[in-house]
Amino acid sequence: MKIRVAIIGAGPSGCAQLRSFAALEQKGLPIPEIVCFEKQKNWGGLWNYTWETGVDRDGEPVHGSMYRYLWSNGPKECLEFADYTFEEHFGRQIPSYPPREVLFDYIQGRVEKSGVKKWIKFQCPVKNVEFNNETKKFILRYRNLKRDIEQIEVFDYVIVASGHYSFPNYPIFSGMNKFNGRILHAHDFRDALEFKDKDILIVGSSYSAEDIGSQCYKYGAKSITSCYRTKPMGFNFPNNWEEKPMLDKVELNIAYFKDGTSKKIDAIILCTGYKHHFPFLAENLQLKTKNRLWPNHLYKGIFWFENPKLIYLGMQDQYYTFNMFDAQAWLARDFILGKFSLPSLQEQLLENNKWLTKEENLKNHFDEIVFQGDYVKELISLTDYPKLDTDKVNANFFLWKKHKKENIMTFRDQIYCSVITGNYSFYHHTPWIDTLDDSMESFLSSSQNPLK
Ligand code: FAD
Ligand code: NA7
Repeated sequence: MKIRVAIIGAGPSGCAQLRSFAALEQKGLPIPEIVCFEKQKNWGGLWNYTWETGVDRDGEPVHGSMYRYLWSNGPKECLEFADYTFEEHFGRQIPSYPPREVLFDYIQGRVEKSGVKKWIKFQCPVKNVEFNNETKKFILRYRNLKRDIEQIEVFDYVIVASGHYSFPNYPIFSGMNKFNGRILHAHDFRDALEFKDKDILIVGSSYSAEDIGSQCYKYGAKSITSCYRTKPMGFNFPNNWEEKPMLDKVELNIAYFKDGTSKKIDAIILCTGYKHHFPFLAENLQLKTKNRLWPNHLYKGIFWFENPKLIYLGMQDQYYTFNMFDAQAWLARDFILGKFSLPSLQEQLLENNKWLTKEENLKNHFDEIVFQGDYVKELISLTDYPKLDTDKVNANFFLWKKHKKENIMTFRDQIYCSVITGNYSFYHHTPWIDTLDDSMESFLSSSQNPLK
């Protein structure tokens, strides 16, 4: 009987896995039977935008955490697929920081070209996965939302590609229940216009805090106050954006901070990150980790120590995204096909400890970028994934950091050089801060050649 592989999720990670098998199928090579379970109606994961929040019509928790007007928070040259360039997809150069819709189109283009849709069961949330020690197989239970029934299938391998930026993490502050305004987590943030002319408080100091604050500034918030637990973001923010130490409590519509200061606010947006959450896996199969560059318990960052037939993709905190998911997926594929074998558990643990120790000693963002670049480089060296020069990708990340430091409101106007094609992108026709219409049509119209 053919080996059966389940992939949970058809976001960028799950699509990378599908694409990795399609690459072999196109060469006429034998591949296992693949079934990808996707709980949403469409692929693309977080990039598949929805206005919905909370629980959807089927009683499923809404996966989406992206919002309207979201543009890539890093240059597209850092996430470009090595086997499918932006130039190939769009037929020309486009600017370096595409809006969500444009990136969704790019992700979709590759999987459409690969013909992998036939392997995906849409609207089929996985509800439970257990491993049977006698049969050595996984029993997977899922709900078929279209038919409103539960079904069971048996698999040799399970690949968890369900993402880890959907289940909100947040602290509780005294006075929240009596706050005279809206309190929401970044997961439920959708439209910055809701906060036009409002005094908003952002809790947190990482990517969501920086970007949601910037969105609100761009779309007319009256003032932005952001507060940090460990350290301020430290950007040169506009005059109506102030950084403060962590919130202490709220009383009606006044926020009190740890430094004793206070401020009137209209809304609180909790940009306090997400939890890795896998309620659909048996307890003994669940990865438990905080958001970090080296989540523990996974050999090569993907293979579950106790049972490497369980594979996790994309569980790392992410500088690298799409091409890292590819590198992981190609290795997972080769393991399943018997082309890549694992050393003894003891050797796995030793190697894992080296990565862990390195990760724990990283001093700054630049070290972190090099660390993740080295990880991707190693994975790529183990498979036939097309060449990707991670040193050059790292150099683009360094430039990105520099541009952000220079001006957090203009970094998205910069252009970068593709590591794959060697070509520079084009400037966008309008500075990011003035571009209120971020539709694909508007974004792709008349980009400027940097050489002119
Ligand atoms: P996801 O995109 O989360 O996809 C997981 C998929 O699994 C979803 O389709 C979901 O429906 C499905 N799923 C979940 N549970 C089940 C289940 N039980 N059964 C069946 N299906 C299930 N990255 C960048 O490179 N650039 C950016 O600008 C950027 N911006 C971001 C902004 C925000 C607000 C967030 C939250 C993340 C951002 N990211 C960005 C990072 C993002 O994590 C990756 O780009 C990418 O989406 C991760 O892909 P994934 O497939 O691992 O997870
Ligand atoms: P991150 O990057 O995990 O950051 C979470 C932030 O929330 C970070 O500043 C944390 O502070 C802060 N945090 C977490 N827990 C608390 C509590 N209990 N109290 C106060 N502050 C807290 O998540 P993001 O949502 O910003 O980014 C996730 C992805 O979305 C990312 O890949 C982007 O591409 C978009 P800390 O610094 O740890 O003290």
